[in-house]
Order: sequence, then structure tokens, then C-alpha cells
Amino acid sequence: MNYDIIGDIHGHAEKLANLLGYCKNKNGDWHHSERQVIFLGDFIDRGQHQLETVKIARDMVEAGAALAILGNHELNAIAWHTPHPKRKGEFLRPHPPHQSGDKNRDQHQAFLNEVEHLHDTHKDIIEWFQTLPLWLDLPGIRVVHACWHQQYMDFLKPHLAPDGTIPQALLHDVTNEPDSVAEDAAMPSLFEAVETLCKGIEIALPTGHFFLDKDGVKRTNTRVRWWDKSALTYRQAAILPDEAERERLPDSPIPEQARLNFPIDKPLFFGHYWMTGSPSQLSENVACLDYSAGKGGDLVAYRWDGEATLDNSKFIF
Ligand SMILES: [Mn+2]
Repeated sequence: MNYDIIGDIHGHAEKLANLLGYCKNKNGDWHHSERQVIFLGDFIDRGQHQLETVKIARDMVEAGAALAILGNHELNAIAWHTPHPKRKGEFLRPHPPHQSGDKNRDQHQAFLNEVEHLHDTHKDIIEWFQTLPLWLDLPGIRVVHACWHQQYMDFLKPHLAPDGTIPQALLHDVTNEPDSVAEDAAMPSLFEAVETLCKGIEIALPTGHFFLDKDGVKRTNTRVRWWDKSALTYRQAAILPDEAERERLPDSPIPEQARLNFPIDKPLFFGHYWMTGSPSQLSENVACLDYSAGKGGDLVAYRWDGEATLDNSKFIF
């Protein structure tokens, strides 16, 4: 099977419909005997067409024309909608009041605006999100929303359903940080493992160090280029919104646990990182397909035809 792999849509059904135009067969639909679409998650939040985006993707998945995985925004939506098992009237993700300026509500508001008064529709969409696996390891390629972390995946596997989805009984533990750290610190918590797959690796900068983000806000944590084995120091590994800030970072080694050493022995695709500029591969067999469709950028796909080495001419946008 060959795949058209599509990055984070964030409620921009109009960009999705446009991009899918390139993926149609001769009959004008998306059914191919030899191709499928793969959605990398983050269908919702931000854009003006939340329900339409989910409907297009879901219809394709249910018709067998596409596969899809879970993004951090779908996981948040599940936690927002799921009652807390112990605290009556509360949810796994707290519901701050409207106009409170709370970032968790603000980033989910575009979705809530479309579903809040459609209880059955909201419930139905959340149930569909719960059918999405955290990653797919397919013949020829791997896909995950933010970070392929083999050790954490091996740790998670016995806890997940056989299809890689998160069982209902596990939702509390994967969406809430544990109160105490496990005795065996070599093992992540369920929360940390799932967060890493859906949001990537973030590390604290050494004491006293910081960079300024695009809004001029001082940041003391940084996301790291986990896919790049040559990125060994903070200055090399940091993912920065403004490259001019790189020299400010220390050239000292990042912690061992932030350096992944599993072999990337087949093409690996992920989204999540709000890339900008012209879509291109990150290494010979690694590509991020999130080019900020949720913030005015292009929705990007990669047309994969079985190649072991990616080709920059196969990005579609
Ligand atoms: Mn994301």
C-alpha cells in the first residue's frame, strides 16, 4: 500500500478539501485500491470548520480510504469531555469559566463553539477520537503525532488495546500527571509516555539560561530535535521560534534521556511542530508534515510510493 500522509489540519476543512483534490482517483473520489491517506492527528481547534474537518476525515477512515492517529488536541478533547472518575461534576481536563483567559479553554474554544450545544454530536466525535491509535508501524513507514519514542512505546504497549488505542479505564492516568514519581525512575509514568508521543520531548535549560520566543516571552524550557542524532548540545538540539536566539543557548550536552538512540530504519512521519518555510525532509527518511495550517500556513502532505529515502519533490501543498 502507498500513502498520502497529511499533517495537522486544526479545523481548516477548506484547506483539507483543497489538498484532497490532489489525492482523488479517476472517479473523483478518494478510494484507491493501492493508496490510502494517513492523517497525523490534530484535526481540531483553531480553524473555522471543526465539524466539517472531522466529518471529512472520519468518513474517509470509515470508508477505508484513510487511516488516522491521535494528536494532542484530540487527547485534550477526550479529557475535556470525560467525567473525572472520583470528583463528581469535574472532568479529566478542568473546564475553566468563559472569559477567564485560561489557555486550555482558549485553545479548545473554536471546537467547543461548534459542538457545545450539540451534545450527541460532541459525544459521537469524542467516541470516534477514542478509536484513533497513538501510532502506526506499517510495512514501509511509521507515523506518530509528535515523537517516535521506541522505549516509551514498548512500555505503553501492554497497557493499550491491541489496536493501539487508549482504553477508557486508562484515560485518567494518561491525562493527569501522577502525584508521586514512580520508585523505578527508569520507567516513565503513563502520563509522561503518552505526552512524549503526542507532544514531543521538552527539556529545561540549565539554570540561568533562556531564550525569547516570538512574543518576546522568556522561555526556560525547549523542545528538542529528537530525530537528529547529531544534535547533542542545547544549542544544537533546541527547536526555536527564532533562529537568532540559538547563540544564546549553552553548547553543553543535553540530558541522556532527551537523546533517542533507536535506529530510524524506515521512513518516519510526524506533525505537531508548527514548521514554517518551504516543506522539506528533516533527514533522508524523516519528515514533519505540520507547516502551521492552523496559523495561516499551508496544509502539507507527502506522497509516499514505497521509497526508503524521501524525496523533497513529493511534498504536496
Ligand atoms: Mn499537535
